[in-house]
Amino acid sequence: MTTTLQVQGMTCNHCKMAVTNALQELEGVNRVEVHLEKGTVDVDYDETKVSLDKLKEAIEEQGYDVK
Ligand SMILES: [Cu+2]
Repeated sequence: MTTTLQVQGMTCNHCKMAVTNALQELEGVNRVEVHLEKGTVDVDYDETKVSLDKLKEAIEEQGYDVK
């Protein structure tokens, strides 16, 4: 399924890469797209392999807040 997360604190390409890489390391994540201007992250994932909480946790571990 695809979900859109509201992520606070992403300001530059480094943030974009940090969030993208953290999510893509998780098993079950198929596609990640960060929209810096909007402060959102689209994630296409397999919910039988990874939970929404895990996605949020991975982003928070990088130092960003997820709403
Ligand atoms: Cu940055």
